[in-house]
Amino acid sequence: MNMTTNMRPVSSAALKQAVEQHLTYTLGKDAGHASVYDWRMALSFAIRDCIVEPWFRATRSTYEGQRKRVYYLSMEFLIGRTLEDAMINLGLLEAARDVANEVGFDLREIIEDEPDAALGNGGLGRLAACFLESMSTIGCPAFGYGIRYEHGLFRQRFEGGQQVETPEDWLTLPHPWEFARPESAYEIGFKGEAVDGGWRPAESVVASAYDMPVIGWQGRWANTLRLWGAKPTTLFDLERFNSGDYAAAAEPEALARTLSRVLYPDDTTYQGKELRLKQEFFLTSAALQDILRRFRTEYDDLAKLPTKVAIQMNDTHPAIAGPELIRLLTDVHGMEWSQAQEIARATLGYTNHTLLPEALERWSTWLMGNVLPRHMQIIERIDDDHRRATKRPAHVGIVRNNEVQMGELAFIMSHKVNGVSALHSDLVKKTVFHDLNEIHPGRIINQTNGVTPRRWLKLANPPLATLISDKIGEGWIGDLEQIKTLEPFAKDADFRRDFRAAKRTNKVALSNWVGETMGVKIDPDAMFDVQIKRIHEYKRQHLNIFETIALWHNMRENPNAGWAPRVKIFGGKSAPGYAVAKEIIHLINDVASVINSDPVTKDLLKVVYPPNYNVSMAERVIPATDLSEQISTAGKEASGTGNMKFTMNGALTIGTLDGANVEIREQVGPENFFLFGLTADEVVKHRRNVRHARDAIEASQNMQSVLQMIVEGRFSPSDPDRYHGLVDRAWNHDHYLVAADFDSYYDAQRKVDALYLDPDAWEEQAVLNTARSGFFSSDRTIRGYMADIWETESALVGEESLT
Ligand code: OX2
Repeated sequence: MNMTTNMRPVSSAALKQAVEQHLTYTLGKDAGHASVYDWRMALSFAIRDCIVEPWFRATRSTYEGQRKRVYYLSMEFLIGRTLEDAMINLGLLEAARDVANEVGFDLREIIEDEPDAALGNGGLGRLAACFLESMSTIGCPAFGYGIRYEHGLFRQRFEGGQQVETPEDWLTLPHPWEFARPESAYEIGFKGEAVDGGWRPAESVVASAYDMPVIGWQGRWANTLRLWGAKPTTLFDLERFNSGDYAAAAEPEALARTLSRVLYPDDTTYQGKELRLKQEFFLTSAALQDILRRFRTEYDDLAKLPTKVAIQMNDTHPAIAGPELIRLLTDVHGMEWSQAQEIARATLGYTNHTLLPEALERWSTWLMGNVLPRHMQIIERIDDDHRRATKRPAHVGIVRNNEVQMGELAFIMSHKVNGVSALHSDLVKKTVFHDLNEIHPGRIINQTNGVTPRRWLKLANPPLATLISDKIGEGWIGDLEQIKTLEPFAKDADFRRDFRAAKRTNKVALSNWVGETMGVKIDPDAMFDVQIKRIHEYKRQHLNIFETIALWHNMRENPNAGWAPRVKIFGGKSAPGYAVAKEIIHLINDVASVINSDPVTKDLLKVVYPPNYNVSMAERVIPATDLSEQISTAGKEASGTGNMKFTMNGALTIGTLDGANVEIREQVGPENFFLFGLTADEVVKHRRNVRHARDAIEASQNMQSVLQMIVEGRFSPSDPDRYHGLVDRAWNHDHYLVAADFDSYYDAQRKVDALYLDPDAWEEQAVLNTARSGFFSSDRTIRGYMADIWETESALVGEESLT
């Protein structure tokens, strides 16, 4: 069968007719009165119609070919907007632009009317979204499984420079990209008791499916993202209602509604809340029941499961999959224990995304035993079996200190465990899973993260994407390795000029947006120096703002010293309960208001921090960036994926040897990367000196001035004591080694200045960054997972020859 022949060209006229049909008959709107929302919905339905056919065909081909399927279980999918991405992958963007113009709207306005689907916190959720797109592009038969949160990540605004959270409500308006599947529903139990080889839950809810098609590049394949919404098993307890106990009567409904109500707003921190454990089990059990149901419609022997099914756990959040799969195989399907354990292990894979101790999930045995009593028994038995089979040291185990260690559970129940960058995978072997790695050599492997070039270059950066395609053709979009053929043009002055012009177009657009939305005027010819990501001490936004203060101070002292004009751009949210991160946000905003009103430096330095950073803001900012800030303490950022997006878009990186920065530097060449700071090994050694911060500050005039200005209240004149705690921590509790890295960072920034003042040299390096970014496509990552973990093949192999 031939997926590629599905790409029937759709003319503008045909698309217009389809849009008008939907406007009239789906939305019941008269064109004369249709709003931008109405047109967006009509266009979305028309585009969605174009996905359905390849989607069905992909599903049929998977069944007919009896292909192995991949199931990606994730508590987060940070999708962003869907309409533009779908139009691009279907090749319908130009037709849609014509339609919009004809009906008197600007396509951009229609695209931007769509709310972001923010079902994730940061890198882990966005990675899942890139993976879905790449699996569809490659033709890897797959499902994503997640939760249909009514409220995604909170909205952020600033009041007096401080973060204020408000609920996000992406589902208030109808969501055109989903298909409700009320027939795909499973009962999910909680609590109650384990009874001889089984479980009698005391509570239950129903998980009901909603499907979103995910279309790959050129519409050749489409997979499904299946999100579960919670519904009550019984609407309400009529007996209790009739006896007047209205609150108790509504209990089943209340439990169900809270389960899929909101996304936990933590990124790399673990909270240990009962509702979260219930959400994790809700997703996992619904997915596994669905997977087994589908498998059994095709095959009768559950022993074949690992040959037809690969289940990937995105971090430990769905790690209850091990015990739940064993429970379903034994208690429900009557399989014998040891076989069930083996089959589960051969089916499951686990991706570790962090080494931070505060992120490692562990549940008290009491809570686990209470919420999932049967699973607690199964976990203990897995642990006993493992202890007996491996003669492991006493301190290794799933159940330790009356807690269930989810990392150990995920490891022991998986046939492959992967880290997300070369350095991170190495550290996984040496640190968190040191002992388990010795017991199970070869189980830990690396799969360096990647990002989809469709969204992060073609969609986000039309001027650059067009320039690249004009030079080397369009092949890079589906095969990013081809972008290396751009390399010789780094030496071509005309090409460098065009490359610079594309960047400038994006910088002008960003400047206008900043002017309109924030009322701050920024100069598109200044260097745009950007740090956008979650706010966290290990990511060191405070290092960046300290350097900004030092720079400002030195610019004032010596305004004619040949500084490169800069705009420092920050973006990112803090977890609502993370006080230190919130203090850093406050400081950035305070520093911004002082610097931005300084007449002495007005042509040299500005600081902007647009609120509510999300996927759509990233699409706006990354293409306009000159300098990418990747400055985490070495050994702490597992990979980073923003770093890759910047590289693709021709930004230069200033960064530490952390996460995927290491590989970015290798790929683009060390001469095209601004390196600073301690290495991961040096960080560990450095911390042994209890005076590391004090020594570094005492040796650095710059650092002393910065802390002095902050502590004097220069940035908080109405409340001069505001940052005493922050400054005290800088001296005495500098766990992330800001002081130790400060001078090295400041010096590297001055090298950045010098290069920026030589536009030709800068542009050559920028072109080389783009040209050498081919490795960082998530298509490459997915091919790695397919070969090394899932043992699956593309369903599109050989398809090309049929077109
Ligand atoms: C993030 C990691 O912090 C980041 O380094 C990585 O690039 C991303 O996952 C994708 O792998 N929550 N978020 C992460 O880890 C956890 C846990």
